[in-house]
Amino acid sequence: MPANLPPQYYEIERKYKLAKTYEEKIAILQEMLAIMPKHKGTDKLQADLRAKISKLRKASEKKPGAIRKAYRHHIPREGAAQVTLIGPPNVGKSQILDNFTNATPQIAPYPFTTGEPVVGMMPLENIKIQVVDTPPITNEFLPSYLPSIIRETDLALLVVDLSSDEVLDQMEMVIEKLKEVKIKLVGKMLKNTCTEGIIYKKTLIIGNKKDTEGAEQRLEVLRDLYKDEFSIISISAINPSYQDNIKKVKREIYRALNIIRIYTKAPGKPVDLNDPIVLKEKSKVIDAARAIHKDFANNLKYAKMWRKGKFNAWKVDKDYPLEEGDIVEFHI
Ligand SMILES: Nc1nc2c(ncn2[C@@H]2O[C@H](COP(=O)(O)OP(=O)(O)O)[C@@H](O)[C@H]2O)c(=O)[nH]1
Ligand SMILES: [Mg+2]
Repeated sequence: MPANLPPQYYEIERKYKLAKTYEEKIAILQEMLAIMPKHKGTDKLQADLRAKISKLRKASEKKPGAIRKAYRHHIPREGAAQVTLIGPPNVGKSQILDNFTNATPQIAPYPFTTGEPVVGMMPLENIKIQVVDTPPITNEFLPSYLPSIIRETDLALLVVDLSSDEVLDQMEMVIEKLKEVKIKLVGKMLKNTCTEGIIYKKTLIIGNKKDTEGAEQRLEVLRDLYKDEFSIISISAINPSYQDNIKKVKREIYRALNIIRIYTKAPGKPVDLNDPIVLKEKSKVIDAARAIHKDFANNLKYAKMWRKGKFNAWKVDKDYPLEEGDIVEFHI
């Protein structure tokens, strides 16, 4: 019986020949398996693929230094903060990266198109946020370098698919898979970010494909179940008429990051509102000074402060707590 394979299959097969690491090879074989039509004619091919995957997996576990190498996978932070898109295959992670940032990832209507993390910069008013797109998480497979990327990032964006009746299973599956590697996704951060080896990672839930039929109802169910644990926003990454939603997502990402923007000025000079210093919430005047230069912080005598809603500037000392939008003039 002829196998009747779709044209993408041959494209992926070509990629497989170029793949270098076990990780890449496994991801590509999974992809081939996913798009392969399931009928008698492909039974043998499917079995061959499964056997190859399991062989590669064994080999990758045996490879000396494999774990160490995977663990070292590190994406250098750029911009004001780093957020990481995670989730099952085909939920629209790459589409989101494509729409929100300057990166151009591969987007395809079949799973496993993202084999490596892809990075883009997302403009957010006067700052830039780094967005990382990652390979999919499935019940069978968690890319070995993914946990270290999630551990290091400032905020996880868990994307689920509102067009699918499996949306609740998707949430549950990702949460559970990450628990297995000691990462607990949380909507609000507790005081300790790490207890008994478990890392708590602040997470925003993005319900994507809100343009599809039944999405509203699924969103409601998702909210009913998870609203006490997580903030959940719904978007359509594909439809430009949902631009307002993209704005909303950016606002939510900013809020979830718990950062503030401070503007500094030199005495007698105007303030540059295009070039903020980005600090953690609850930072002090001295932290802003330190962000400019260590010596600056050491020699700081006092600062003059302008704040929204206050008509006049006033004098503050180095431990004065800062708020979003403050303008600070340092005196040394
Ligand atoms: N209807 C609809 N389809 C979407 C949306 N976002 C992504 N898609 C489609 O979903 C499929 C998977 O998208 P992709 O970004 O590759 O998913 P990923 O595997 O999570 O990176 C593609 O065919 C996209 O065109 C959306 O908001 N609405
Ligand atoms: Mg993708």
